[in-house]
Amino acid sequence: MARLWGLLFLTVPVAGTGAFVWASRSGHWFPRNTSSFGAEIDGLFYVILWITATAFVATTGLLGWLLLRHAERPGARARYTHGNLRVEGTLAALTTGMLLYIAVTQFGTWKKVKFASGFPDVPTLAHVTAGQFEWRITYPGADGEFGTPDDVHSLNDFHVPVDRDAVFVLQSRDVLHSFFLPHMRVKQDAVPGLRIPVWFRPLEEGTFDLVCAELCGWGHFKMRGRLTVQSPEAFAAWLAQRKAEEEAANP
Ligand SMILES: [Cu+2]
Repeated sequence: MARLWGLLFLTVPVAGTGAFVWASRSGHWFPRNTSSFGAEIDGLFYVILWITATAFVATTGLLGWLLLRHAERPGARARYTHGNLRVEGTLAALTTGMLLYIAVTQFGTWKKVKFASGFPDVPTLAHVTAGQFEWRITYPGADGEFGTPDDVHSLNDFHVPVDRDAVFVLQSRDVLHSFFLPHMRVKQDAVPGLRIPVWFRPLEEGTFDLVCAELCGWGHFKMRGRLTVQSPEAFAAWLAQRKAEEEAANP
């Protein structure tokens, strides 16, 4: 019976590792990266994955092995211990070292993606306003100014030109939402009362998911938008067409 427990505990690292291998080979993994900084973010993910995977396999494997090794020895007495300062000190130092390593290796990418000082110096492409349960996108129009009559509006349909830095301002008109472009590796909370600048540079034309990654109410599932990455010419044509449609609807 005791051996059964040991085997049962050993299935955890085996099944856990197997699930990762299976997922990465059968397409149940990340969507393809199509942004300029996505590879760096994926790299950070893999650093953390390798550290945690090693710790996971080592600890669960050790637990299973100990259960098997020390199972059912009639007459053996359990030994009580109050811990071992040297082992605990080593493990604490190792953990501290790993956390510092993660903090240091990710800092350059964090600065590039999230710090205002790392932002590309280009005019703001759009204002994106999250609300229950939709994404409202406003482009400044020909004058480059927001809040003027020539602004162009779009609902759940975010267009950006390919190979250009897209800088936009994210805001929320009600509750917390999370602006998530999985293929661009962009995720940013939209916080009521804050105007948060976000940027990415798409490297491929196409249509991609834009979703809300924060449970924001009963209609959270409906907050599904679309990102269209297109050539600068096609983007300009789309803006002109949106403007014409708006003017036709509100003469
Ligand atoms: Cu939402």
